[in-house]
Amino acid sequence: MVMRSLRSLSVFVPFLVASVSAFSSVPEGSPSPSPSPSPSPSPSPLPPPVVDLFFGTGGSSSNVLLLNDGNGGFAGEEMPGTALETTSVARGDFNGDGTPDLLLGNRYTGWDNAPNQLLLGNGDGGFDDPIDLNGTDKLSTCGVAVGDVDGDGFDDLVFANGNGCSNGAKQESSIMYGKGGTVFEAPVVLPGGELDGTSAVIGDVTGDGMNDIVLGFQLYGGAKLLKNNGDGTFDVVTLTEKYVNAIGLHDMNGDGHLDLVLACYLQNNILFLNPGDGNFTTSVELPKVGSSSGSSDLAIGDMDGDGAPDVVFCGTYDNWVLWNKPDAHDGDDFFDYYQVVGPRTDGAVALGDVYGSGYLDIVLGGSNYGGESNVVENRGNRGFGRVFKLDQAELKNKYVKDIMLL
Ligand SMILES: [Ca+2]
Ligand SMILES: [Ca+2]
Ligand SMILES: [Ca+2]
Ligand SMILES: [Ca+2]
Repeated sequence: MVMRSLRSLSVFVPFLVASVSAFSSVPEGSPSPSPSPSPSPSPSPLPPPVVDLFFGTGGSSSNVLLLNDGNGGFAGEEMPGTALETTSVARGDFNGDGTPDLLLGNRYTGWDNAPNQLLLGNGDGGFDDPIDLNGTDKLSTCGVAVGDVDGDGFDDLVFANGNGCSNGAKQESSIMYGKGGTVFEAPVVLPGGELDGTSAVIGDVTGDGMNDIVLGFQLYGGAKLLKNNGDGTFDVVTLTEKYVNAIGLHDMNGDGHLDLVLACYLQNNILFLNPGDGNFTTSVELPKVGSSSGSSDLAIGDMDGDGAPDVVFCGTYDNWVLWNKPDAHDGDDFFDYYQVVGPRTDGAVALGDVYGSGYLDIVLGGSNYGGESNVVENRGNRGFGRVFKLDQAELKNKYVKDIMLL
């Protein structure tokens, strides 16, 4: 997921709120759908992109880079040495050269080794050959995060393991402590148990200056907060028993404390508000919108420029935006309404200003339904325009598991 700040917009357009009766999965008191029609795919040519797009793909297919070619288009590239099931991608700058690098979480399917990998940016928009991380060959990693957990100034790598993103054996989650550059200590098991991890985030949610870890699990673990004690140990708190597919860590109400948004499998999504000490006592149940299997991914960013971060979920039947009220920050009154956007996806979602308009567009990575990936154009004022299909040959029939804008 990519979060970027956006220049402030002064325009705020009021809206209509429609009945929720058509959406049986919507819980009481949660945001209503908007009547706005979803944009349909457009034959319009792609406007010139200003970013590169990286797609982590499942199966045994190479990951794909769509490189902004500077001539108004994307050039598709299959990434050498990444033909593993890449389930998750995180960004870092491991060698400190100012060029973004990537951490790839790869799933061990029970046969060939599938080490997690680093991809170092080469400064030309491309990447060097991947670096396999020692000791991760048989980790079934479904979620990754990069951050300094032990406070030594070097980024550490956290892996949510155990096939929460697919079938297979449960595993413990783990961390590799950074020693500088691309040197990492062997993986160390994190507490929480041998489970079906799907997702990991790193941030100081307890307010003591030390980064904590939140892990999501699909069926058997809910979401667990690993409170960092600062001595290599963690206190584990189970925040919810919900079936978690993806986690967003972001200050959703502007009080300076990191809150949690969970995209859930089969169930309604949920927001947990952090009073500042990591005791997530207030939650806001969010709809799952017409989909039996729930949401496969989420992304957070201020899409209408009102200063309040908004949330996009993608799912089997719909993707939808939840518009965050800029001035109502507690309880069930948190979001204004939700709006269905884009073709159905069931893969991954990321936000970024793809075409340099000043608005965060929605990048949707297709998975189970035809494998199509698209960009939904954000026109501002809570309106969406054209849907641009990313039809590069390299992306055809890929199962997109994660997306990174570069
Ligand atoms: Ca560190
Ligand atoms: Ca902390
Ligand atoms: Ca907050
Ligand atoms: Ca907003």
